[in-house]
Amino acid sequence: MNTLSKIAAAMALAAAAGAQATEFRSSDIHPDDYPTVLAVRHMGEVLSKATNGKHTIKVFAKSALGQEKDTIEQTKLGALAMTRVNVAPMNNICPATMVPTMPFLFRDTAHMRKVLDGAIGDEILKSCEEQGFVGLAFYDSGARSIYSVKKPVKTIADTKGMKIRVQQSDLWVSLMEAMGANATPMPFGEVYTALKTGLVDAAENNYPSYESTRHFEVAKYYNKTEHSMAPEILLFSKKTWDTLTPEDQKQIRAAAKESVVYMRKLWDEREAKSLATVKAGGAQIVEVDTASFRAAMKPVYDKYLKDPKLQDMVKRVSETK
Ligand code: BDP
Repeated sequence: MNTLSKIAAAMALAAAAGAQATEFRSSDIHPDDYPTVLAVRHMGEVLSKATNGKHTIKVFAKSALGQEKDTIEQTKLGALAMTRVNVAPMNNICPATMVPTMPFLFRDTAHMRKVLDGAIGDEILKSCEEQGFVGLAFYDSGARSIYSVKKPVKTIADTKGMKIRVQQSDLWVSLMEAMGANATPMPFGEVYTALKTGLVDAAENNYPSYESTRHFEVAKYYNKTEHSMAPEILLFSKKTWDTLTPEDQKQIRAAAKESVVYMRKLWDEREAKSLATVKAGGAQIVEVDTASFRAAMKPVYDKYLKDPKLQDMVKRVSETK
């Protein structure tokens, strides 16, 4: 073969490879009926349709591929194409994800959605690229509140000395320390046993997670601290991404965006359903003096927002109407 025909043969091979159907594997720690899992499955359907079946997504739910820290690592290496995680385990990796995690930052759900749908959300997603992740979308995760085993939490005086499980993030440890509590970082899958055996006195999450994990059976007091609205994030492996054509990348981004709309509807329904389930299961919903918590959060902002860029981002969030 002469050089020209060799090049032509190599190009034909590459084209064939590009046209090959790819099944992207995606991970989630939640069960099959959880809104995040359903959203990524929906994204897969949209993508498959848009690419005439060339690209599909297979979601592995229920931690089948590991806890969030593991799947983040696999995604970075390109062993896994996608992972849906909370922003918390990304806080140490990609600092801008700390911004939407910040305590009492968002005024309400509408404010959070507006910020994450806009330029600030895009900036945060984009900032993970240097670390090996293409941020595709944020999903809702409602407001997180503290749920406790032995006694209710009504003011910040009640969290003093409490052992509270947090996600694996330094910011989260400080957040609990600002409440006077002792933070115990651990993976999600270990929390039920930790609550049951008394390794921790409390944990914190939204209604759907409190319900789906049955944590409400062991920690009956759901205290409405609503201290953070840390969203979910959908990450694509940069390593895998770079092997795709610009057209494929465009389709993947579009399908991810479409799944956000779908997810929000499911989320709103699930929050209401979960609240009803936990109440019926004996959980007590406790009203909280949130002002006492709010007033104690300055040290968290001071410690984690030293970077003027992040400070500016927080300012822009507050100014978003
Ligand atoms: C849930 C998030 C999940 C986190 C979990 C946790 O959806 O991604 O792993 O909280 O607290 O709300 O670890």
